[in-house]
This record gives sequence, C-alpha cells and structure tokens, in this order.
Amino acid sequence: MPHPTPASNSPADKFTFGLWTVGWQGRDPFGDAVRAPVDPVETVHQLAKLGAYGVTFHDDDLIPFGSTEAARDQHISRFKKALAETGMKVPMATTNLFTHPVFKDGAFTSNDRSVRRFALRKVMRNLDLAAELGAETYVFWGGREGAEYDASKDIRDALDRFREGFNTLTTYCRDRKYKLRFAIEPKPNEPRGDILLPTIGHALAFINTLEHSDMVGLNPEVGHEQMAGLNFVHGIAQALWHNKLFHIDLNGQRGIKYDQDLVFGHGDLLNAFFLVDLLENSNYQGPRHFDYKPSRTEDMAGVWASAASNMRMYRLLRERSKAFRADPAVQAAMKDSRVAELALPTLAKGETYSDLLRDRSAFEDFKADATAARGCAFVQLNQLAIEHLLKAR
Ligand SMILES: [Mn+2]
Repeated sequence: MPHPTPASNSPADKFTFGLWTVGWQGRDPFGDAVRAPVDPVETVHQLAKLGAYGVTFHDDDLIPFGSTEAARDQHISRFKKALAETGMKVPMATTNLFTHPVFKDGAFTSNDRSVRRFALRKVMRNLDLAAELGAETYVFWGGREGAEYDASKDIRDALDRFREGFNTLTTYCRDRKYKLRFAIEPKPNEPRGDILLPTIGHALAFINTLEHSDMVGLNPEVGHEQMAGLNFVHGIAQALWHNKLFHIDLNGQRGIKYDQDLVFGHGDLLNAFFLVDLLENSNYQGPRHFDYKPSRTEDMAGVWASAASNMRMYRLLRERSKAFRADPAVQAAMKDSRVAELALPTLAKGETYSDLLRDRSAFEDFKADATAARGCAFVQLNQLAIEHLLKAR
C-alpha cells in the first residue's frame, strides 16, 4: 500500500529555523569561514519559499554586537518588513551570551559580577524585542556557563547565581506583562569543558527550585543529549511527562563526539523515527525547530537544500510513524509485548497495600518461574518498526 509523502511543506507543520543555522559561515576551531554572510532578510524570504512557518534569532544574529541605536532600529525594521512580506512568524528568540570575549567565563555565572550584570541587561533588552515580535518562547542556552577547572568555580555559588538570573528575568517579564515562557537548553560540554545544567534531568531539577518555575521549561536538542550518550526519546518523554517541553531543537548527531548539528535524521535515524512518533502522538503543539548547521562542505545552494532536507526528513518520518501505528501486525505485536498493559495502575482502584498483602496470588501463589519463562517479544516489535522505517512494509 503506498504512503505518498506530501509534496511540500506547509506553515501548518510549524517548521522553524534559527537565523544562525542557514547563516552559519562554517567557521570551526580549525578552519575559516567557507561561505559569505547571509542577510537575515534573505533568510526570511528563502525559508518562506521552502514552506517554513517562522524564524528564530539570537539578538546578535539580527543586530551585530555593539551596533548604535540608529543601526539597531534599522536592522529591526528591515527584519519586520521581511516578516510582513512573507507572513513568517517569530515564535522564539534567544540571547547570544557566548560569542563576545567578555563572556569567556560565562554570563549569569561568570565569576566577574560586572559581567553578570551586563548579561542580565543584554537579555532584558532582547526580551523587549522578543515580546514586540510576538515570540512565545525565550530560549536560554548557557554554552559558556561552566568551567574547565574544578578549582576555578564554586558550582553551588554558580547555581545560586544562575537561579538569581532566572528569578530576576521571570519577574521582569511578569511585571511587563510579557507572555513569554523561558526554555532552558541543556548541553553537556562544548564550548566549555563542562557546562552547567548538562542534561534534561539536571535542568528539570534546577527549574523546580525557581521562584516562577511555572514559566520555565525546556528546549532540549537532539545532539546535545546524544553527546552525553543519552536516549533523546526518553528525555523528551520525561520532559512531556513533567509538562516542561516548551520548545525543541531538532538535528542529527552520530554518537558521543563534538556537537555535529547535522540535518535532522542524518544521525541516529531510528531514534529520530521514534522521536517523531512520540511528538506526533503527544500534546506538544509547539514549533518543530531545526537547530542544525549546513556542513562547511556545502555552497549556498547546498545550504538551502539542506534546510529543505530537515523538513522533508520530519515529514517522511511522520508518514512512516503513521504507517507503523496503522499496521495490524504492529498492533498485534504491541499486544504480544504488553505495551498497553503498562498504562494499567499496579494496584486496582481503591486497593490499598493491605489489600495487596492479603492477595495470595500476588505473592504466595505467584508463579515467578513460569512468568519469567515467558518471552517479551520486543525484538519482533522493533523489527516491524525498522521495516516501516525502511518502507519494507
Ligand atoms: Mn548543537
């Protein structure tokens, strides 16, 4: 049975890209830029043509660091004009607190108090712009919040300052009646040797200590969790379970190494399949945001082609997930694997531990050996998933 792939992307898919993604010039620690800068206005028009829903930006992507007020206004008004011409949205914005040398020891957690004060002011200024452009989410990626040397930073003090930063900024948004919600983006390392809030789990625990924790959730990135050897699908499932998946960064990563930012699905494809399957069967309504880098081997034609590839990968995986769920053989295999049984509470409605203690079938008469002898049939189910992913069924 054919499962045709939709011919084109639609704004309804809510595909979004950062200005810094297609705008990456390919500068890495070993090599110079391989491509010319891209005008944000050009990016908005190109992405709109490809069927994207919107764009996102760091303050410095749009307004070069140190611009005069007049230049800043000019950059913003050109950008707004491009948005109006294309109907593109700005669902998310963020602050660059990592490129300028002043942030070499971090921003909110720099040992230098004057840097921390400057960082808060830089964020507040861009929060005003984010609110003005109608953004719903404000991302915090603390790439420089960390250390290389354990003696150089008291991590408990750093977490106090990190929390102080979030408490100050959530209060600022509440006072200004901004509808923004904050999303923390964990990453284990790079550029710092060790980054604070390195994984989804660390960030979730931190969020619980904040003054306005309801306003703060997560923006997990595929590659960042995979750099830590973690299962991204499990991480997203737990973020959803806590109602903390506010935004998501989709890309590709091949194992535990430097942050590759490949096209979505070009890394761990099977994990990407199950990620799309999870997102499409969850209550997540937010953008499908691609935070990738067009490889430095590509020219500008290759940049726009790779942007299109991200969206096509998502749509292909969404099609494959639908076919997987609709297959009666899969449904039978899920039954064999007792997948739905896990949704049944372990105690019956109204049953107490005393009732459980009285239930001889649960323990005294329980046939542990016979139960243990029964296979789980998980491999067959996984084989069916892979066959659907390969379009072999
Ligand atoms: Mn990344």
